[in-house]
Amino acid sequence: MHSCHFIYLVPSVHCRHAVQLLCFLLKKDIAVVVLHFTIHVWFFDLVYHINLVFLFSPLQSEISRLENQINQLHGQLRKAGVHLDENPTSSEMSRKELVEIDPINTERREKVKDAMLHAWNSYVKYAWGMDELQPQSKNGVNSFGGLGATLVDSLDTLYIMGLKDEFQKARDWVAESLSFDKDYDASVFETTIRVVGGLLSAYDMSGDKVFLEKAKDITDRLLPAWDTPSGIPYNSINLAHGQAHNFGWTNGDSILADSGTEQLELIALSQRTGDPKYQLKAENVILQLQKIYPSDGLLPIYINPQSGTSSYSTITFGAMGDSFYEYLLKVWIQGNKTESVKHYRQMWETSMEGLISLTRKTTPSNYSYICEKNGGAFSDKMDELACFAPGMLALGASGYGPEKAEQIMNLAEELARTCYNFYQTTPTKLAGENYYFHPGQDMNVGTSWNILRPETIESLMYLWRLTGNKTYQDWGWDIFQAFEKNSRIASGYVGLRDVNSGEKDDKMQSFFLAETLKYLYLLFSPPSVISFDEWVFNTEAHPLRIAPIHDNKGHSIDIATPVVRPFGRKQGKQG
Ligand code: DMJ
Repeated sequence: MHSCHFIYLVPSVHCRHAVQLLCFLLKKDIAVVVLHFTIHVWFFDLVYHINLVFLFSPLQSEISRLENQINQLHGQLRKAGVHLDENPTSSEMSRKELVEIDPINTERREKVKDAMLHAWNSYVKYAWGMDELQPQSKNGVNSFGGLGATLVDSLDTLYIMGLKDEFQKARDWVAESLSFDKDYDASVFETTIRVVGGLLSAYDMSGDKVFLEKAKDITDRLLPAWDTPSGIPYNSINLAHGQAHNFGWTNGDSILADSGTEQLELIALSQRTGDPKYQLKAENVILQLQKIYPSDGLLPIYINPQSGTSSYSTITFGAMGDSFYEYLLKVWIQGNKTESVKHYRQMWETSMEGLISLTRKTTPSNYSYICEKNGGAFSDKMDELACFAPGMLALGASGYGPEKAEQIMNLAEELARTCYNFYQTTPTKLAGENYYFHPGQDMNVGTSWNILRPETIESLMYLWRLTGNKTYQDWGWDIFQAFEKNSRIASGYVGLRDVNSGEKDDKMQSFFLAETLKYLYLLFSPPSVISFDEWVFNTEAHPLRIAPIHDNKGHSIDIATPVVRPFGRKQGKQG
């Protein structure tokens, strides 16, 4: 066989093959011939590549336009109640690839990953192992009793972003240094959603048993909180001694969201350990609330744990109400929408009628918002916290018939527009904590801080995935840029004391890494990354794997290792 020594001067694989063939046919090792041929090939290759440049740009925008149209059609079908099979079939795969080659998404995703690395590295440097970083003071603070809240909250975000070294270092800290034996009165709600949720999600992604053992340890410490006459839990418990009580400022009552936002985590723990005791406690809460459920599905925020009845108090989709409604829908999804979880869906649908009854329009611009209720009186106020609702509505829409699904989806989109405008109407382009709606004035900031909350981004992620409308990605990008401009400092990310003046606070909330940055990353990733068919997000954005139907009854399920292929640096850049 004659060899062509200059073969690697030839610029493309195809041309190299041609030269090799020529050498073979001539049966000569003639470098001059090769070089001569190469010059021609280079010339044609050059012309070919120039043509590609001219051809590719219009083609790419055409691909983008068609992709948008497909996504929109997909959204319309969903609205009409037609559900496409979303398992990764070959057509799904090609759609996924189309999204991945979108250079704008790739660039945005990389910027979000860079933000995560900046937040994480700052935490590592100044607050390693503590609950939260105070970026201005450059130290840590144990706002949750010293449970490594930011570290545990970040595990799955690091994993999804393919930050393997960072994940491994955090994993080792969990294995070697995370102790729950703390003489500390912990919030049952915060500990469940951040710590139990974070650990279970890390377990589902990595398959590493250390996370499951730790999740079991902390949940066993929380469990006595449910030992009340009604089964409605106390909202605080001492992690070392197991004494449970309610916060002083609630007059002895339990809080609706704090009591009805542990179901996903405790059911998931029962599924993974095979021990039904967690699930039974959490599910009993819903059965008790079902007994007192009003016809409009709207429960006041205070419930008496002795009697199991609600106390006269505010009805809201914002603070202290919010995630109770979210979990009704998500437990139904986690339970594979089967008969045994049907009552969750029914309660949720009833509550959505209640939500619709609280919906109002602003003047002059016709923005939809969800007001609050106290007894017979309505208050024209909405928390930014309630901006999770558009995402929840969009997620639940497909369970309705076509007409209702369209109504719910339209409402979701209208509310998302309002939430986006919470951001757009301030000088910093970051939303305040809540808004008031006065006739003729659309919306005015009430409490004017911004603590890096995720709810609007969360809803934009759901809406983009479920409608295919890229506008939601652009809105998310606007908000991300506002965080970069106002909240990023050399030692992490801070909230704002005032979204009007831009004055900074001194706290990097753990949910910024758990939720805000994760939802942003997913907003610019293909929908197959943590697909809604396989995962359900807890209220702290920790994805929990949906167990197959036959494993739904508290049997131990085997989570194979690893079930998520991280969307790592290399893959990200190829996109
Ligand atoms: C998070 O801890 C959770 O999203 C919770 O449901 C509401 N509050 C924060 C984020 O704002």
